[in-house]
Amino acid sequence: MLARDFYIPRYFYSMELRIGKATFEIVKGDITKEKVDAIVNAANPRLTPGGGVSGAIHRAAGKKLWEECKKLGGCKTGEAKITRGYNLPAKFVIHTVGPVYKGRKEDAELLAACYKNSLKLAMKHGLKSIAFPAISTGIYGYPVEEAARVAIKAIVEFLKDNEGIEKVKMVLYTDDAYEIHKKVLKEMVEKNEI
Ligand code: AR6
Repeated sequence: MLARDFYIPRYFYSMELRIGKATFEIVKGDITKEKVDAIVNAANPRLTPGGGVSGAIHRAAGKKLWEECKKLGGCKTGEAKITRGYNLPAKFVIHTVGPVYKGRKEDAELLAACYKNSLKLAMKHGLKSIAFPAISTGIYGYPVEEAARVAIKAIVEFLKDNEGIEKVKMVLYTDDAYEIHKKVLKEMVEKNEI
């Protein structure tokens, strides 16, 4: 496994890990600007626009996204549904519902299921590139470092077990979340946890 830091100009810094033919990248930014096949939305069970990253995705995609979401019959925690991306640069939006953090063992299982079911759905639709936010770490209260371990493990395991997806990104909105994710990725590679 090869983890490498690369540094272009000062404001563009990312960390990348290669897994077979795929790459996993940690970047800082706004997911609504990502030009990938699908961005993932940290949704609620009714798939209403809500706040946080979901509110931002719905604002950038336009009203048609909510029109399509209304017809999907909601989404259970840990599961994923797909819609078009409308005015977003991304072609599709994969909506997944993270757990509300309560410190139970199931929280990690449900959070891992969000990542794996989103990737499974992307693969089923023949998508090659997908960008995730840090699901559950905002309004749903999941501690960022704990969530980062679960997210990174789930993504890397999926990429080891499945071929087809070429690029997975985690797009972190804040400096803190970005630094924590890079630190966790480095630690997990060094300790052979992934
Ligand atoms: N790009 C990337 N990440 C973002 C962006 C953005 N534009 N905006 C916020 N984040 P949250 P949750 C980060 O609260 O915890 C909604 O109302 C943010 O810093 O959006 O899963 C839903 O409808 C945080 O790290 O999602 C649900 O009711 C991460 O996205 C509820 O919130 C997730 O924060 C879901 O809560």
